[in-house]
Amino acid sequence: MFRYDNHDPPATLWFHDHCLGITRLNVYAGLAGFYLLRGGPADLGRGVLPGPAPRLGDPPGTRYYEIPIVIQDRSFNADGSLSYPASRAAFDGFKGPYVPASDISPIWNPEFFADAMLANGRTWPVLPVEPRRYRFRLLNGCNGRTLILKIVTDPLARRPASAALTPWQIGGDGGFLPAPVRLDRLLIAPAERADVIIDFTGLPAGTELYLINEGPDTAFRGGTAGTDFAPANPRTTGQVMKFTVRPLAGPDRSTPPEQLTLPAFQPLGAARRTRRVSLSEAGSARLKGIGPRAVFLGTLDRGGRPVPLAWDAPVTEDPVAGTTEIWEIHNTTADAHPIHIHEVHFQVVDRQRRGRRARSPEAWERGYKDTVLALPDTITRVKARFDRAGRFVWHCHLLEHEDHERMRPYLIRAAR
Ligand SMILES: [Cu+2]
Repeated sequence: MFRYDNHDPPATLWFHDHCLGITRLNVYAGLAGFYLLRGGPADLGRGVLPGPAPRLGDPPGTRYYEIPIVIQDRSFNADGSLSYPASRAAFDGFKGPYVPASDISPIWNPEFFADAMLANGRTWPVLPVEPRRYRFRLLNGCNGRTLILKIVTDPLARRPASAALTPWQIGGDGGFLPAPVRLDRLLIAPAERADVIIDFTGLPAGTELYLINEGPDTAFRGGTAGTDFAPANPRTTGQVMKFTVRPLAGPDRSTPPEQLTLPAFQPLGAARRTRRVSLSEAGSARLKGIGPRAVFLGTLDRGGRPVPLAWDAPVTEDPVAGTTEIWEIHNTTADAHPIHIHEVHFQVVDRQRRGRRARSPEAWERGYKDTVLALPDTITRVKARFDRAGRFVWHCHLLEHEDHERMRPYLIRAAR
């Protein structure tokens, strides 16, 4: 039995299978769900958010104005069953020899990008909406795909498309932001959440809008769609879902997002120490032209080079309960990785690309988070207060990565 105190501030949380080495398969198969925390002193005091959200026992036909939406990519076999690569060959064409005749695993793919988009388990669904405000709890539940979401009128519009509606983001992984932020696109890496308000007010019944995705069909490396990378295929993975406007059923009593006062943000105090941790990957020791053999977390040596550490290497991160630390995540790989630290909510301090000045976190990253996108060739700094003694893990939330073997235990030591 697991017991959760639910003492955290209200937030869009989620839960999923975490079985060592096969998380990617179990989550892909569907073992994931939302865990929405509400109420308490840190909930919205002033203003009214769009609601209600679905609850157990609602009569059929209940109208919802707060809707959790998990977005995932999936591939299907002809009979409708889920398709996931059974061989490493899907990634880089390497057909063996596999272990033990080489150091390449026969079934592990360093990344997987499926070819259809699902919202709440359905491919390219349609949501009827009224001309009023909605609150959506968006979760990127993809194994490895970073999403860049926009609302547009033409799903096949040339990318990057111009936004027809601009969401207001009011919350992230760990609860409300300090203030609502208006955005023309939502960048959401795997495991990240965005609590957003979308205002359909004034749109005539019959209006059709599309939630599209301009993230890449490959690993995300940062940058801008259309400039730095090719956006997802507009006919398939470049579309997520459709909204069709139907007549208003009743008055919208929610507060316009620009007038919302979100709960006062309580920043963390000074950090007691700074740790340097690393992201790295290893190629085959013998074979040339093969992608990664495995991917790692680790520490850094005195020269600043990554020291890759496997899952079963001794713990290297051991904060004392009640203390605040900054972790500098040095990403020495070519791709961006969503780094998730269990047990804590952290603040993003800044990002510093090699040879450049540190940049503030993005406007939508200024609340508490549990997952942060570590961009390539960049130090990403996060600050957390480790408040509960115990053994936990931190890992890359690209599921193929955490499975092999970008995950490490860490220890929060009891205070003396
Ligand atoms: Cu990763």
